[in-house]
Amino acid sequence: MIDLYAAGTSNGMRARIAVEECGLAYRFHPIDIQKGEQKLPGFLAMNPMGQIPVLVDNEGPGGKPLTLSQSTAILVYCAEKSGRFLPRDPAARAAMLQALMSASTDITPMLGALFAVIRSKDPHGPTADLFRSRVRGYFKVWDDYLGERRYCAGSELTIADLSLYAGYARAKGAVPETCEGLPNLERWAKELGGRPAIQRATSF
Ligand SMILES: N[C@@H](CCC(=O)N[C@@H](CS)C(=O)NCC(=O)O)C(=O)O
Repeated sequence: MIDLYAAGTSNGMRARIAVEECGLAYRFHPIDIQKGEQKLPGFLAMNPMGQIPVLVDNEGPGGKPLTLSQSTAILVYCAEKSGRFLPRDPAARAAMLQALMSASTDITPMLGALFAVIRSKDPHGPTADLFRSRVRGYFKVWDDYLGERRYCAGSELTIADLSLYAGYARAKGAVPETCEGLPNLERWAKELGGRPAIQRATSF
């Protein structure tokens, strides 16, 4: 059995989408990051960074418990454990990794930076506008790509789609202007958002 500690942020959703889509049995432990539950000693023992998400696989490799942070590491771990969402073909795998990094290391951190600015006590408008346009710029490129292919890395649903969806869902809820009016992205998001596992994973 897996224990997952997360909140309804893009990183938290990415991890929960991973366990749900991979069909892994898990117990969900919501963490209230506004209250600082991620800084309590019990949580820091699992992740000294004091950040969600954290996954504990009580039956990890070799039957030993494994504790893992970093939402994308959790996504890859769940995919490998279940044997799902990882293309075998080397070209498709390379395309998947490129898309995965865009979602996990470009879009999500830029969203985090945007939230930090607009939620600060004295938001700096030009900085917020710069970060907002960066996020929209990333989504615009994905909109163009998704005009040519069904999923992020081609014809196959991969962990790159699961990662991008977490960022998209968070942006759509909090800063919709970054992803509205992009029809191919919307078509793709409608399909992913209709998947029962994703619906369960995003209902925090
Ligand atoms: N790179 C990490 C980032 C984790 C992260 O930034 N978590 C945020 C929520 S999305 C958090 O726990 N924030 C509370 C804090 O830093 O105290 C990942 O992908 O999991």
